[in-house]
Amino acid sequence: MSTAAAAEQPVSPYKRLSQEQIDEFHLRGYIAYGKLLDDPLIEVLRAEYDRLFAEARQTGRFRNLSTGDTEDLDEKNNADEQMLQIMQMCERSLDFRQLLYDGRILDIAEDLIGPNIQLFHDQALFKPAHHGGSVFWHQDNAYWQCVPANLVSCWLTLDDVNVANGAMHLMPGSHLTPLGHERTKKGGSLLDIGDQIDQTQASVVDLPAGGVLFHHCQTLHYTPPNNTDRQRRAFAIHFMPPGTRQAATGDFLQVSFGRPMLRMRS
Ligand SMILES: O=C(O)CCC(=O)C(=O)O
Repeated sequence: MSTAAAAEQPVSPYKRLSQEQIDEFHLRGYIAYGKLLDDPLIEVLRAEYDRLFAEARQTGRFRNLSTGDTEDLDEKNNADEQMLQIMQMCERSLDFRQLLYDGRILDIAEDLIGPNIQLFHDQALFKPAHHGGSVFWHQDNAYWQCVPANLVSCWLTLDDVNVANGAMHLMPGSHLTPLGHERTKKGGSLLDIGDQIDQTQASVVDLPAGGVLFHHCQTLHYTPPNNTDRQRRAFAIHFMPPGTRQAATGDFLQVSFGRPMLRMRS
């Protein structure tokens, strides 16, 4: 891109995190930043998101977290309740791969986990209008089992999001205590731990399209169903410091095409 063209690019009123915001993240386990992405970029990502979900419905290369998997879908890959997930958008789309390297997002991640940042994975999390399913209360690291538990997620919205269409609910301070999550006998999937917590203490974060929220990998979170006529397109980038290991084996999560280094400063 020429310098003149670059100068014409809209610049969002972006600010690094203040020390107060960093302290808040460490105290509460999350920080709601608000709008970060510019409207032209949001449009590009929306178009790409819709293209990839349309393609995934053809190929079946996605999961419906509401039904456990892609079973219970009709011949058009639809189901009554849909919490649709595409893992590793960065392996299907250059626009989403480029987003992983967005300097504004990485600056915030750096403020929270330090100057060297590797991708753990990314995922699109789509609640279609009218029948978007919920995601039950959980801590991400109960699934991931990473050590040290020092990963941070950027949860990014491509639509205006509030409680009605699936806003993120988070339990302040819960990142300090890893909880046992029971698993199903068949398949070993994690079970909802919503009945073990006082849900009245949760905070709900509304975000505008292009907004971001960062949370720790042990912060308890939940999203409700979307019964509105507005879709809710979200995308999560899970960052880790290099040197993170898998608890069960002790193996390092090596740098690869799917787990690139995104920033290295020291
Ligand atoms: O996007 C959602 O609705 C839920 C996302 C979530 O729970 C996660 O990324 O772990």
